Amino acid sequence: MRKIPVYSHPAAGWPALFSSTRKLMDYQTFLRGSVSVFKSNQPQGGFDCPGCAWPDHKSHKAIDVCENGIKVIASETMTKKADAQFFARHTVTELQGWTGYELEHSGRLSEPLYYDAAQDRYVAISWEMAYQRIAEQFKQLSSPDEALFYTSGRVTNEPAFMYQLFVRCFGTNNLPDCSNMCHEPTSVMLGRQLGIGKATVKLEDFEQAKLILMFGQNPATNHPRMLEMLAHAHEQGCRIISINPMREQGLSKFRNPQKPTHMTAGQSNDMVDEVVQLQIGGDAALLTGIAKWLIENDKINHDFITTHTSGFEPIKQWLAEQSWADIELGCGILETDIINLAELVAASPATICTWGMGITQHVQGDDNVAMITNLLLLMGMIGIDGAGASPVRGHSNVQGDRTMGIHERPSKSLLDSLERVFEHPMPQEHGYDVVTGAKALIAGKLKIFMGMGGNYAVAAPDTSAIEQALMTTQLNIFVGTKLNETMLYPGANNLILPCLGRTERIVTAKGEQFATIEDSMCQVVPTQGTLKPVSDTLKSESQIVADIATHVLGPDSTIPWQAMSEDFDIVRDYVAQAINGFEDFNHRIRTTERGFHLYHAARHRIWNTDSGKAQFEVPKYPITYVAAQMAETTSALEDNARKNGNVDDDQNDGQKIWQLTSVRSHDQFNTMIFGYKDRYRQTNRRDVLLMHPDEISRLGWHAGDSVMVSRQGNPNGTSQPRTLGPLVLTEMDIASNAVAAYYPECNDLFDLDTHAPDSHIPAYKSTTVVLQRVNASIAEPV
Ligand SMILES: Nc1nc2c(c(=O)[nH]1)N[C@H]1C(S)=C(S)[C@@H](COP(=O)(O)OP(=O)(O)OC[C@H]3O[C@@H](n4cnc5c(=O)[nH]c(N)nc54)[C@H](O)[C@@H]3O)O[C@H]1N2
Ligand SMILES: Nc1nc2c(c(=O)[nH]1)N[C@H]1C(S)=C(S)[C@@H](COP(=O)(O)OP(=O)(O)OC[C@H]3O[C@@H](n4cnc5c(=O)[nH]c(N)nc54)[C@H](O)[C@@H]3O)O[C@H]1N2
Ligand SMILES: [Mo]
Repeated sequence: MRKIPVYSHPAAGWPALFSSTRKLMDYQTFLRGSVSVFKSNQPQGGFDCPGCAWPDHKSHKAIDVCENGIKVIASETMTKKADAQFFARHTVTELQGWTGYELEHSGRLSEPLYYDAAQDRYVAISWEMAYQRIAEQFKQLSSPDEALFYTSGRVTNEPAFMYQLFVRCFGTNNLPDCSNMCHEPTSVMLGRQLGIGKATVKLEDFEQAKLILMFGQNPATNHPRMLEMLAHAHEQGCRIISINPMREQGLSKFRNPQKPTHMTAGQSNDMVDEVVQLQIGGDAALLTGIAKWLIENDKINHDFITTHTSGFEPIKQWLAEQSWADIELGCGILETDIINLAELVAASPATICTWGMGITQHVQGDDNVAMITNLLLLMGMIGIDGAGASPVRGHSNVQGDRTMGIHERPSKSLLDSLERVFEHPMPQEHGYDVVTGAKALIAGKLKIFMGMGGNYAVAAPDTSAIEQALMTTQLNIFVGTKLNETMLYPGANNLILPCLGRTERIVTAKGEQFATIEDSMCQVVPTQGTLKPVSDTLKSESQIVADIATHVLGPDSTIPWQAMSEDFDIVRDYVAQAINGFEDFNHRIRTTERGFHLYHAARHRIWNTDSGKAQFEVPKYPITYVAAQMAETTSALEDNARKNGNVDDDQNDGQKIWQLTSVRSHDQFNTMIFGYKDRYRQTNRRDVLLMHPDEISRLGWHAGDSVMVSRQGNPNGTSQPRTLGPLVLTEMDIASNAVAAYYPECNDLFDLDTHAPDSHIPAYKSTTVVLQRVNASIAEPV
C-alpha cells in the first residue's frame, strides 16, 4: 500500500470553482448561473443543488457548492435555446450524429415538440395537442403493461409522488428508475440485511469516525462537497483509506472553499492515508480476507453479534472455507497487506464504510454490498456514533424518488397505503426495471415509452439496440430540460415536453411553490427555484403529470390532479398519509431549519428484516469470479484461433483480454457532457482507453496507440459481439487487470444480460473485453 503521490492542483477550492466552468457558459448565463450558485444549498430559501446527493452542512456556510454544482447549474441556466428554430435547422438524422457535448450545448428545450417524419424534424406543437396525442395512444394499448415509465433522479418528491400515482392508477408498476443502474444493490442488500435500504450514518458521524473505508468512489469529481467532510475527519485524526483500482488524484490534496486560509494562502489538506489498489471486481475477495482474519483472530464484537444478528454461523463457515490463495487471486492484494487493513479495522472504535459505483456496478454488486454490511455487523458498527454504512448516491433526489414510490417492485405496504388513501385499486404485479424494460422494448413488447428526465438509451447497456427499439414504439414521451440522444430515435409518435429546472421558479394560480428532496443521508429538505424560467412556455413536472393524468385517465379520475399541481401542500398532505416517516410533512418542512431526518430504524438497532435481526449474507459468486471470467474468455479465444489455424496469438498486436471499467470525467454529469477535460486524470479527450504504463510497455505498446475494444457476445446469442474504437491508449495509475473508458460513450460494450442477480444492476464496472492494437490514425486532441 503506497501513499497517493502529491498532485499539485488541489481538488475543489477557488481554482476548481472558477477555472473550467466559465468556458461552458456565455456571459449572460454566467451571470444567471453565478447568482443562482449563491442561492443553492442555503438554509433559508434557495434550491437544493442538482449536482449530487451529498447532504448540506448543518451550519450555514457562505458557499456550499462546488465546481460540479456550478457546472450542473450552468448547464441548466443556459440561456441558449433548443427551440423550434433550432430544430428547423437540423434534421433528426443529422442530430443522431452529434456528440453528447454538442447536444448538451444546443441549449435548453423551450417548447413542446413533435417529430414530423415527413420532414425528419422536430416541429412545434401546442401543449393541448400534445396531450391529445398522448391520450389517443394510451387508449390503443391492450394492457397498461405495454407502457414503460422511466424516471431519472433529478425529479423532486412532489412530482415524483404524482407520477407514480398516475402510472399506478393507469394500471402498471412499470416504473424503472436510474437507481436500477446506480445504487440498486445497496437498496436491495441493505434492505435485506438491515431492514432499510438507506445510509445508516448522518453527516455528524463523519466528525466522530476513527476509520473511513471508501470503496469505489471518486468524490473529488463526483461529490466534491464530501471532500470537506473527509478533510475535516482527517484533521481530527481519522484514517481514510481508498479502496480503488485507480489512484484518483483528486483525493490527494484538497482545498476547502469554506476556509479563507486555504483559498488565499493555498494551503491544503492531505486526505487519504492509503490506497488499496485492488483488481477490478476484487472488493468481495478483499472484504472476505478482512472478515476471515477478524474472525480467526477473535477481533469481532460478540455481544453485538449475539444480540442483534442472525446468520453468523453460515458466514463464519463460508469464510473459513475461503483460501488465502483465492482471496489474493480475487483481489490482487497480498495476504500481509490485507491483514494490515484488518488490523486497522480491529483497532477502530468507530468505522464508516462509504461506497459508490465501484462497488455496485458489477455482477457481484449485490455480494459486494453484502460483504461491506457483513463487516460492519461483525464489528458492531451500526447504531453507534461515528460508524455505519454510507452509500453515496448520485442524482440529487434519486433516494427521494424511491421513497415517493417510484419503484418497479413496490412493497405490499406501499400499495396498500396508496389504495387506502386514494380509494383506487393499485396494480399488484411487479413491473419492469431498466434491464428487463430494455429487453421488453427490444423484444417489441412495449408500445409506449415515457422518460421523466434522464437519457435512458445512452445510460443503459446495449445503447444501439435500445435506440433501434425506441423506433418501433407507438409513442415516446420525453419530459426534460436538455436535448439528448434518447430523444433522437422516434417511434410512430414522438413528443418532447420541456420542463422547468430545479433553479427556476414554479408559480401557479396558488402562488409560488417549493418542492422537497431527500439527500443521501435521509434528510428531507425544501428546494425552491429562484430564477425566471428560461422560457414562458415551460411547465413544471407536476403540471405535466397532472395534465397527462387528466387527459389519459379522463374526467372520472377522483384524484385532484390539477389541485395537486397548483398547490404542492396538497401533494405533501397525501404523502403524509401514504408514505411512512412523512407524518405532519407540511408542518415539519416549514418549521425545521434544514428539513428533517427520516426515521431510520436500523440506526436505533431495530431490524425490520425477515428474521427481526440484522442479517449476515453469504456471497452468491465465487470470490475469484472475475479471474475466472477472464480465463474463460482467454480459452474461448485460443480455441477459436486454433480452429482458424491462427495459433500464434502472441505477436505484439495479438488480441489481449482485459477487464473494462467505465468512469465519469470531471467535465460531465452522467450523459451530459460539459467539456473534454478530465482535470485530475489529466486527459483532454474522451475517446481514451486508460491503462497502467507498466502494462502498456509489457505489451510492447505505446501511449497514443490506437486500440479497438471488443466484447465477445454470449454463447446463447442474447448479446451480440460489439467493437468500440479506435480509442487512444493513455497512461493511468490503474490496477494491472484493468482498463477504463468514459461512460456513456462505451455503453454499447456492456450488455443487458450481464448484471447482478437480485438487483439487476448492469456490470458497468467490469466486463471482459478483448483489446487489439490497430494502425488507424487518431485525430489531434479536441
Ligand atoms: N461531476 C459529476 N458528478 C457526479 C456525476 C457525474 O457524472 N459527474 N454523477 C452522479 C451520479 S448519478 C453518481 S451515481 C455518482 C457516481 O460517483 P462515483 O461512485 O464516484 O462513480 P464513478 O466515477 O462511476 O466511479 C467511481 C470509482 O469506482 C472505481 N472502480 C472501478 N471499478 C472498481 C472496482 O472493481 N472496485 C472498486 N473498489 N472501485 C472501482 C473507479 O476507479 C472510480 O474511481 O456521482 C454523481 N455526481
Ligand atoms: N457505463 C456506465 N453506464 C452508466 C453508469 C456508469 O457508471 N457507467 N452510471 C449509471 C448511473 S449511476 C446513473 S444514475 C445513470 C444516469 O442515467 P440518467 O439519469 O438517465 O441520465 P442523465 O444523464 O443524468 O440524464 C440527463 C437528462 O436528464 C434531463 N434532465 C436534467 N434535469 C432535469 C430535470 O430537472 N427534470 C427533468 N424532467 N429532466 C431533467 C435532461 O434532459 C438531460 O439530458 O447512468 C448509468 N449508466
Ligand atoms: Mo447514479
